[in-house]
Amino acid sequence: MTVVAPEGYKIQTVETLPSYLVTKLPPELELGGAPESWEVKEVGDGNLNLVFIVSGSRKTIVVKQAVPYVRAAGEGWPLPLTRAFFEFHGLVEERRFAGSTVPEAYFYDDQMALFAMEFLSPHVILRKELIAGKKFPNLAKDIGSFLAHTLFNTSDLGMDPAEKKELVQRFCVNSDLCRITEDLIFTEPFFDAPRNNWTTPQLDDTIKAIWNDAEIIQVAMKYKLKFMSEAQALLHGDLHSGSIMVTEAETKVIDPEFGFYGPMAFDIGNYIGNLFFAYYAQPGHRASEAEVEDYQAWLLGQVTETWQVFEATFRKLWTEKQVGEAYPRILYQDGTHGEALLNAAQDDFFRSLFIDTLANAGLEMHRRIIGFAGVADFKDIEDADLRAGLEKRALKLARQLMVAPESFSGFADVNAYAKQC
Ligand code: SR1
Ligand code: MG
Repeated sequence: MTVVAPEGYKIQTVETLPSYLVTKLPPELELGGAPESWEVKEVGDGNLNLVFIVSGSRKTIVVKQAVPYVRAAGEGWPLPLTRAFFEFHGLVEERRFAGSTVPEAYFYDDQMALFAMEFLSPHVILRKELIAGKKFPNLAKDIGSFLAHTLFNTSDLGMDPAEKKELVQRFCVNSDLCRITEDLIFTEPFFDAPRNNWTTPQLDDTIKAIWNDAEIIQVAMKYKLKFMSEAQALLHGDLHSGSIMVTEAETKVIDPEFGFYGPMAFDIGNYIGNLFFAYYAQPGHRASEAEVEDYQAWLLGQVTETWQVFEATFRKLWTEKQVGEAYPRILYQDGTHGEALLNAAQDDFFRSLFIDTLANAGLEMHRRIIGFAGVADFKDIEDADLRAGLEKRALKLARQLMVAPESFSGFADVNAYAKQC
């Protein structure tokens, strides 16, 4: 693949960014002081982009720029610059529906494949905090609510059909980032792909068994097709604990560059899969058994509460909806059937969504252990034997979530199973 950059595109550095910004910043973003005096740091540690923090005497902002390749892999893995467009517009749409759980996006520049957004301080990436064993009283409420508001309001349940189709059109061309997900989550973990990367030799036999597991491969392909073809809601597309920043009081969802129209269960399952990940990794990070147990109980509580808040909020939005032609008001709220019909429709919807959420959580767990994009929860455990033992437990739950999601009646059941693995 050859990436064609817009004319004038230049990869920014801490030295070049101030003189570029000074010509572009809207007046309300006056940072204060001369550009030469601004402090600029490059802090990106994600897989894809450059991330700068730019501070003047009055204000600090974050600037993100796409480079024409996958940052974590280098120039050998080219990647189009359009992801900056999708991340900027993803932030705008999510903030429209989920309010302050999403940072404000200020401006986007197509030529430089770059945008500016709110600087979050003292917020820290959730994954780091889960590894450090910190608890956040508002996390489940905020993420459950974020999921309900973004997914309901961008779907045919809660959005006018013409507006929804326009949004589908805008986001459906995020094909390069979708392709990464299609490859890295749904396909590569299930065969001996060159980019895979696991704890070897400890997990070799376990992983070979997965490649020979016809049942799991069929489930992965069933959900890959759903991912590729069900334009149900505008997804964040990469909702893991590295895409969330937290303080004691606040939760902010960042990084929606993988945003596109897909099945709701993908976002919810991604997040839940990452909570289970953190759960299994705890013995590698806590000093005592008692601390492990205490924090694991908190994490399982997060799983249950996130789903409860999501479901309750989504049900309320649906019951009170004014627009959205799926399950229209004329039949369900204003019709002659009373609330029983609506309740039955909602029960059926949430049961299917629950099952699909479990399968997607299982997929996310497989790919983080077998595939290209491992995460610090496990990677930071230096003792490879300990790490592999914990990863095997995670894979046991992940398989059950994929091949037998119908066997679970709710998250209490799933959590009980998770403890046995
Ligand atoms: C090449 S990108 C690898 C992973 O990083 C992103 O955060 C997504 O999770 C993607 O799958
Ligand atoms: Mg990201």
